Amino acid sequence: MTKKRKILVTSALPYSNGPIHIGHIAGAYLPADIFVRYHRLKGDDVVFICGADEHGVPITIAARKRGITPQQLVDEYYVLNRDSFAGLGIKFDNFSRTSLPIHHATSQEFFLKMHRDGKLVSKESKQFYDEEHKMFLADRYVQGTCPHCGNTNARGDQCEKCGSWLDPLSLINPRSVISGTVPVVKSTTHWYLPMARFQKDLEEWLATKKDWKDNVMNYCGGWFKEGLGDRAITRDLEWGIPVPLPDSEGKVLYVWFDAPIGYISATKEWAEKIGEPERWKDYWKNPECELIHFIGKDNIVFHAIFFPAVLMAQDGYNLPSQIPANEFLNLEGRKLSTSRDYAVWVPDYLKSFAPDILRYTLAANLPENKDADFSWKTLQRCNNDELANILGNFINRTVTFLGKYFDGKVPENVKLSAEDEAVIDEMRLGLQETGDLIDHYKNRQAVGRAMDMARAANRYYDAMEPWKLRKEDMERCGAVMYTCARIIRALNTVFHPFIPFFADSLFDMMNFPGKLTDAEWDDAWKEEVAGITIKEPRILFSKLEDKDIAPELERLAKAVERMEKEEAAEKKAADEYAKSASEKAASVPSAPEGVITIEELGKVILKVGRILEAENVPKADKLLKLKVDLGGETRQILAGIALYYKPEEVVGKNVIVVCNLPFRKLRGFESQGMLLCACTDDKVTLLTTEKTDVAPGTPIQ
Ligand code: B3M
Ligand code: ZN
Repeated sequence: MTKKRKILVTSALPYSNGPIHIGHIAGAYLPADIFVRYHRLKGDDVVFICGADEHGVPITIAARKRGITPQQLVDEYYVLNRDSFAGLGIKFDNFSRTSLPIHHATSQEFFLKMHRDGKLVSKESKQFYDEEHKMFLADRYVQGTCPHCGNTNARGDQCEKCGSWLDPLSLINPRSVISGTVPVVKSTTHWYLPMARFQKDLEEWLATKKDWKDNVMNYCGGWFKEGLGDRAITRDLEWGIPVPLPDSEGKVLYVWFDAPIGYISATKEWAEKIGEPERWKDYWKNPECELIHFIGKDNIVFHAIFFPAVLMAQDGYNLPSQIPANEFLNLEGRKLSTSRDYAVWVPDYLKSFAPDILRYTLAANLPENKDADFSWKTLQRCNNDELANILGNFINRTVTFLGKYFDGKVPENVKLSAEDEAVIDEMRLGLQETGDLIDHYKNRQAVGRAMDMARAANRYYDAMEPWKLRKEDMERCGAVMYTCARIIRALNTVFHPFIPFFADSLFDMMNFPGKLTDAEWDDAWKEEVAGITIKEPRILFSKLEDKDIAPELERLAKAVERMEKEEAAEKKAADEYAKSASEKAASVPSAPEGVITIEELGKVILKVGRILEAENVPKADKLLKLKVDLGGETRQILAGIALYYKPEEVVGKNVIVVCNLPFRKLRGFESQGMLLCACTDDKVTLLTTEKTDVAPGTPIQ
């Protein structure tokens, strides 16, 4: 017997600021649930953890918009999202919440340990501040025009249009999301995790992950190449986990610091619920246990780099053994947009359709290696052509035939032919191969392999022609029908991870003995079925008509119309921005000398100099000969200022020196630079620095 595995499976904690949609399901939840169900049937020890991510700016903004408290908002979505998962058969051992005391305490412990061990640094930085509401505008609380693409609705942390990560201070025309006013810039102090200190360990650890997906490895490679910087792990916000240090009022932990720790607190809560409060350690601190994070690709850096660094800074925690990150799911050929309601929302879906159809369709079309598309036509085809016509058909013809000619009882003491043995062997092989594919996160292939087993079953049925055998050879007919029942038992197990509601219903209808989970995955094809009496046959899959999916298509078409209008308006605004920017640039050089680029300006090297000595030049009444200190060097400069300044007037003055002009001879003396002056026909004034304590050599930019 192979050794049983111990696995802790996590799915990304969904934000409690909106309902779950099919993109979430395809990314982090369905693949995890399939994996967990399979491993449970393998007899492995699996704990499946998730929970609601209840902190962060999007939540406070959503609550404010609705005029409710963040707590009220997360309470509402906690229930809705928990029920969405349950409705789709995504069965966590615990669906926790990050607003629970157990999570606050765990996150604060993590922070304090890192603080105590000197793993954190505190730094002052400039941030936007809303004077009307007396608060700092963290992340998305400030919006403005993206300096890269002109999108007028770029958020403080990122421009959704061009995908750039932004420094909020770089936004053009910034405005506070709360008051709409123009924010001021203020200094604030935060705690940072200096990621550079972890880079070497992280790189070495990741180098050992030979079987990780390319997307994860490529992302990480990119981050390492750029070099890891300091990540702020605190924010100035009211909602969140208070920073557990003195003088930290108004400061909370950054949501991406506390959320992954949520996996740990959710496991602790699970252990408490089962009455074994210490059990969580067996999954987090036992090196035998595998930690597997199912996520979408937008969360890779947090799970593969940031959270592992946090774990490394604690004592004895396991690091992830796998991060099977999925790409994105599109909808009818377009990107999903939650803000524009272009999505299929799980609560809506469940009102009209069976969960298994979505599970099957998504499994067959998962964005495992590249973005994939979901369409209602595909769902209809998957249901009608595959679930109903292949899998449902085989079961239906078998149970109807048994009902009609065998009183619904599976024949006993039959003698199997070579064909019967062969098709049963195909079930053995199918189970094994489907299982291996699931184990390697290849669910698209896995579900296809399982459906191939149902195809083989139909081929067998057609080839055996039991409807003829019934008249010619009842004994042989009995052996065939017994074989068909064996096939159904194998199909029951192999489809369980993908379509569990079907599997439960089938198991019940077939009246198989014991529980579905009694047979281990690899042995399901051996299960004895002789003599069982099938219950009343029922329809397991009914066809979907065009009219069933028509309202969904209509709704999406309307959303597309709306989006196209909004996109056109946004494009217009961005074009206008680009036009006015280029007009501005063009209007400067109404003087024909023309505009210079910033690069051209940068070629002029200007520095602050201090005049050390000055004297008149014989026979040149306009010139003063100066010695100028430029920090590292002293230069001799001849300046045409003698008519306006006496030598003793300029000594000790700061001046602005052009340093990279060619040296030239004036009246026999070398002039090694030039001073900037404001000049008219009858007046010359030296440019100097506004404050006098500027060191000689200070560059001017
Ligand atoms: N809530 C982000 C997201 O839903 C975040 C995941 C947290 S996992 C620790 O994309
Ligand atoms: Zn942009």
